[in-house]
Amino acid sequence: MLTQANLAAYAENGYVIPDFKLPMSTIEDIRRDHDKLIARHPQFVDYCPTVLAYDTTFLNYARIPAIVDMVEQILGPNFALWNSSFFAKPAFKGRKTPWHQDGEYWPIRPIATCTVWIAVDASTRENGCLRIIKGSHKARRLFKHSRNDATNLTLNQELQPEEYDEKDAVDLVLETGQVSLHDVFLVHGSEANTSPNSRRGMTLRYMPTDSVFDRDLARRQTEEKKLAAGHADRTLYLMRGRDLSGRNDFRVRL
Ligand SMILES: O=C(O)CCC(=O)C(=O)O
Repeated sequence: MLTQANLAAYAENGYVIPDFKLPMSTIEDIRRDHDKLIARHPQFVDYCPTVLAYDTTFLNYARIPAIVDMVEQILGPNFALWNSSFFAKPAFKGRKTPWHQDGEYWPIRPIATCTVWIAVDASTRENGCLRIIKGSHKARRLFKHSRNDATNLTLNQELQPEEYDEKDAVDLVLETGQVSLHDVFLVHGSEANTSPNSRRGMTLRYMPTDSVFDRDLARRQTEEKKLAAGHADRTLYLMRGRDLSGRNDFRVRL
């Protein structure tokens, strides 16, 4: 469980690294499932934006009680899982993730999501750990992004340079099995992996159910932002409680 200090840090900084580690046996299971995913879909060797669309086995990790308990402490008792991605960053060729806010990409209104980022390998400065700008979530608004379709990036919406100062960046260095949690408005990104060590990171995206997953907005975002992975067909998985909005569509999609 998160301590009061953890919760205060999340509110103040927009992220927290709890005193928690997944057992090595779970990490080995995740690695094995990821290897299988890559064997079947080699195009995702570096980055898979929508893991559950290809293999619902990964839902097991989203349901780990200790993780769900921490998310409940942040989002409250009613929330759903709406996506999971794998930022795998293989040795020497893992792509950079541009500075961005997650909310820029996602069709959730009001904008809300807590991401759990699992270090499937040790994540260091050298292999391209997640980097964040502390407290950048506090304005609760999206800053200006522009489109960058460079093929050496995982994502194509990049924060405009005047919106942040890289000098303020904090490296989230994690041991294998550690997790970080971050807010949907937090400015973050990561460098390419040019090191000999792979840096696999798995994300779990949870939204409170007083927000709505707006599939029409998702379609418009996909078109307007030319997103490689549109979210109109994400399946929502209720994790705890009920749908407070009454407007979320939980039908299973392909
Ligand atoms: O793992 C990374 O390098 C980037 C992750 C990210 O952008 C995210 O979790 O939203």
